[in-house]
Amino acid sequence: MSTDAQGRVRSWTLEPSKPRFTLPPGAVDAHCHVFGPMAQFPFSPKAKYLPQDAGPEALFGLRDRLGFARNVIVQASCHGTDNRATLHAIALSNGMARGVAVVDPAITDAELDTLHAGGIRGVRFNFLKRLVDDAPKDRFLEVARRIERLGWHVVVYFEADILDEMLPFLAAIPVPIVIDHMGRPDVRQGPAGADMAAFRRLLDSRDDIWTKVTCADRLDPAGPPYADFVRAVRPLVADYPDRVLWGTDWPHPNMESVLPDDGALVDTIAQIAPTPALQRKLLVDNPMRLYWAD
Ligand code: 0GY
Repeated sequence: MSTDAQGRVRSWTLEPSKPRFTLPPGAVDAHCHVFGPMAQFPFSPKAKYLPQDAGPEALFGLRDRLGFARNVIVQASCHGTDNRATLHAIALSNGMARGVAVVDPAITDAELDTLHAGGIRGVRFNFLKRLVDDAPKDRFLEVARRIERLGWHVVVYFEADILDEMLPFLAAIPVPIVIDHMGRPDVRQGPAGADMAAFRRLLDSRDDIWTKVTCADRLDPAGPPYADFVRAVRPLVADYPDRVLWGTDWPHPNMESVLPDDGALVDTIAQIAPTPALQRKLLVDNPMRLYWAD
């Protein structure tokens, strides 16, 4: 683990490999984050991890190295509901980044409008107990109702063990839903395992639930080439080609003991989306529809 003098950890490799897979023109990294810089944008007092700075310059350097054109920057839990670091990165992107915010449910309509002007197109509801202290479903639903007028969606992060208890909440959300990392199934169960089967039932319950087919590094402890992840996820991409997104998850919060290789992660794309048509939907058409509809 790489820790600096302030005890801040680094969870990303400084030398990702160059992917063998060539991304299509206009590809969007639809799930990534920025951390700080801390001196400008301090972390939340409630943050559950303390990372080293991973700011816009490093993110855009990675984007160019891997061959992406655009980023969707998802507000990370370490910044709480202070979205300034995310907005700062979007502002520096020359229109090539948009974002997903985390908001206090008491946020005003005027503040939501300001986020929209800053490039935000969705809000994230995080249900991981190791990342957040509380996840008030009733108040999240109020937020979901209030963002409808902006044409936004919600991004929901939960793990497979609470999928059943999430169902009434998800059914009540009046805007499109994007589920992070497929609700974190156990990919070792295979494509027809209990976790994937339950997740497919959720996707079948509404036609406006999307998912990020992301985080091979979190879901497949065997590491590259992430064979269990590929085997479990490839049929999902084939069956829901218009509702899938892909992202690096850089700078990989809380992955400091692994340091995922972003080049190897990009190389999984050709395995889970084996045709140019599927790759174009996953990497270009779908994220453009959700984040750059205007
Ligand atoms: C992810 C996953 C994680 C962290 C966060 O906001 C966050 O801190 O999302 C995690 O630790 O599983 O998607 O970045």
